[in-house]
Amino acid sequence: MPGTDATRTALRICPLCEATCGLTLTVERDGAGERVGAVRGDRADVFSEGFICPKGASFGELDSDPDRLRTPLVRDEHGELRESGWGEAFDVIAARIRPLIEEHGPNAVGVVLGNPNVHTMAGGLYPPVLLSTLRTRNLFTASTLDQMPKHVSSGLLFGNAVAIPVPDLDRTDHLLLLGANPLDSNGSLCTAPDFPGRLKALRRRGGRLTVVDPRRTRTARLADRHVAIRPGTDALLLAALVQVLFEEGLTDSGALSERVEGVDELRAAVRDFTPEAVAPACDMDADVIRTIARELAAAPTAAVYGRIGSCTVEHGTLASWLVDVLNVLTGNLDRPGGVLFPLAAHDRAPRPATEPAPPGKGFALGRWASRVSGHPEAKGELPIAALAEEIETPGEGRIRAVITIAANPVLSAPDGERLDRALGGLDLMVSVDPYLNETSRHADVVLPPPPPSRSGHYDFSFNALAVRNQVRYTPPAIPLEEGTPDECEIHARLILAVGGMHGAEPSTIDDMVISGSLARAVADPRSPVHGQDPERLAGRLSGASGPERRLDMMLRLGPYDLTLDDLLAQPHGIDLGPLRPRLAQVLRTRSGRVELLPGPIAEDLPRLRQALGRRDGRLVLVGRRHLRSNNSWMHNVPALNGGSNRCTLQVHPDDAARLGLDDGAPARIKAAGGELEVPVEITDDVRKGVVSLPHGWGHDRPGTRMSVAAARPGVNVNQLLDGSLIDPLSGTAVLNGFPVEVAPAR
Ligand SMILES: Nc1nc2c(c(=O)[nH]1)N[C@H]1C(S)=C(S)[C@@H](COP(=O)(O)OP(=O)(O)OC[C@H]3O[C@@H](n4cnc5c(=O)[nH]c(N)nc54)[C@H](O)[C@@H]3O)O[C@H]1N2
Ligand SMILES: Nc1nc2c(c(=O)[nH]1)N[C@H]1C(S)=C(S)[C@@H](COP(=O)(O)OP(=O)(O)OC[C@H]3O[C@@H](n4cnc5c(=O)[nH]c(N)nc54)[C@H](O)[C@@H]3O)O[C@H]1N2
Ligand code: SF4
Ligand SMILES: [Mo]
Repeated sequence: MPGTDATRTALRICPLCEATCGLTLTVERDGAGERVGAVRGDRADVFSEGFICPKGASFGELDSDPDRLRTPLVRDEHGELRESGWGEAFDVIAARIRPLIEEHGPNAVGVVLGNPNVHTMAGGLYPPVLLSTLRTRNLFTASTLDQMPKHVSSGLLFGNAVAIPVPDLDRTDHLLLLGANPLDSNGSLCTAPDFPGRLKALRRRGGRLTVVDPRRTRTARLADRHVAIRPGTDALLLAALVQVLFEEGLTDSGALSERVEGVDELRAAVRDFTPEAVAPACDMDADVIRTIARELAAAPTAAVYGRIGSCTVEHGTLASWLVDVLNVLTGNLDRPGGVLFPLAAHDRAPRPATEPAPPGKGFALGRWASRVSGHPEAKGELPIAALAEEIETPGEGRIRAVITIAANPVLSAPDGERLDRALGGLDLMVSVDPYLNETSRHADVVLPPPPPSRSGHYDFSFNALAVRNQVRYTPPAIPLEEGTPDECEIHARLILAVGGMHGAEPSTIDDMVISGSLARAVADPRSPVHGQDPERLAGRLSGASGPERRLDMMLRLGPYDLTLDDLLAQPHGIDLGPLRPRLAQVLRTRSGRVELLPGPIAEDLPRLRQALGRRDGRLVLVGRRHLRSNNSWMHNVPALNGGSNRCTLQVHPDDAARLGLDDGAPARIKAAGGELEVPVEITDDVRKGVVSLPHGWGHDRPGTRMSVAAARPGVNVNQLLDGSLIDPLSGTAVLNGFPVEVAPAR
């Protein structure tokens, strides 16, 4: 880099939301070492082409936040957390967790995985190994506060819970978007840097955008049509759209028809859900519903896409299923311009995309159940809303130790106060987290990962959800400080400590995974390395670390014949082309076809039918996101906290008048789980009968170390929930569309 020797630039894929923008970091050097200064979008990035948002621009501040922990913390005999060395921290974990497991069995350890695991290489590579080492059934993740309904729906429809089709944003003629606000969230389960620009381009090329959202969001303002639906009723609306397609003879599965079964059964199952029948509950016009269905069917290509507002609701799995049912019935599943399955460079896709899919194993739900309330597992997980009771309720199988990795469930999950108490009563808690926050403050050992500038980045999750196939790897932008482990090494040492191999080399874990994967690959007749010698293959892998070697292996076994060296040689990424049809590669159903009306779905439909007649006038609450927030953990960055990013209760003017609420004055809000006091913001951006409060706030607990966040704490919306409201098929908490009472605070 030309210029002074004090400054250089480095590339880093942004880990702060699902858009995965390429960033150019300015790295400054002073007496104290190197740090990230100004940040701009990388114009040469093959995918993001220079796009950046305010969070990405604050990467430097976040990276060098003085509140970030730099050494492990270990609780001493007085109950105080004090700084420790890394060796000591892992000694404590190994010494305390092994006897617990030996005495009480593997289920005595609960594992909680939070959202940032999908934004780190460590989170993509090691938790599966941790879980297979522990063999606990007590796994809880942010998925049951988020997209689990989509996994269940994909599991049932395609036999493959991770096969999530994404809208072909750049080519579609018509986008029907429900419960998503990508102008503020930058998109989810649809990785698309500059989502706003891509929506504008859709409009410019003559495409249509319909947005269904109880709030007039920034995304809704961009739409041809905005429908302010009554929260929690999207499944009814979607069922009616399906009903209209059948009734008016508008279904046309096109090339798909050979690969789909259950169409007639589906037609019968949705017969009652006419537009007239659902309109009162949705608070929509039956005519508008018919028009939306006709437009969808008439569009040359179209994509139906639902997100948070269609997932974290009472009928989340049904709504998620109906989204793809519509894509199938209009012939838009697996076709350009519709919704497609991305093919990531690390994907194992040995089957040809063109052959019919052979019968698979299908997808099973409820293979076990939670101990206390009997919630069925979904995708190997139990509902995080049930974590507190699993810790608190005495008896055989009680959770006595918890490992949290990148998770803050005290703020993110229902009834944080109860969870707060429960975590406080554990025999052992370990948190892998850079902050001492509402959750990690209960840990006996906190293991802080280094700042993101010090870790390499590859998107294991989001490359499989991206609107264009592409691949990028950014190695660490700044070297680790002497004696500080990378997050991958922290995970590996944690696995060794809980697995009775404490003290072994962390690379043991990577070597184990590599030899296991290669042994499977050489035995697979469809694999490019079939019949070869696994040891020789392992010897050929390149990479400066265990995780890099694992990435190199995955790329070599992947569909594009790439290596880590190829990625290092192309630091702005490699474009792998537009999404292509590949349904046969992802199908794993027993029939080898898309199973349009799976049994568990059919059994849940009567519950939806009951909602048909319902039209209670109770006030309901929905959430919202702000461009300068991310869940619970970015309120500590001064540039991201403040201005319009505030924890206020948005109320429609008519409701405010009816309830006697004044703008800016405090209101009391009450629901099943508790009460909060919060300032009112009167705005007609929310529809009547709906109030909106963002999540991730409530930074007023003692014993945390997030000074900026604590100065403007806000309130924890999830305290309004008692954990009893969940979507039964997926175990996902109902975070949107639940009843509340609001009155002026006295
Ligand atoms: N009411 C309501 N509640 C919601 C939602 C909502 O819409 N409404 N949204 C839900 C959704 S979609 C989600 S995904 C969940 C999120 O729920 P969580 O995953 O529990 O919450 P986050 O705020 O993302 O917290 C992540 C934690 O990871 C830590 N962290 C950050 N970076 C790293 C890292 O690189 N490594 C490690 N090890 N740790 C890191 C942070 O310090 C923080 O403690 O919240 C859910 N809760
Ligand atoms: N700036 C920012 N970006 C983020 C995050 C963040 O916290 N801040 N979090 C990240 C995470 S973890 C996720 S999962 C994604 C989520 O990404 P999105 O799903 O786009 O998230 P939201 O912005 O919460 O949009 C959900 C919308 O659903 C609406 N809604 C609520 N209830 C209903 C309903 O019943 N029906 C319908 N149709 N709509 C409803 C809400 O008004 C809201 O506008 O965002 C990610 N990106
Ligand atoms: S849109 Fe997301 S990935 Fe892009 S800069 Fe902003 S936070 Fe980072
Ligand atoms: Mo999420």
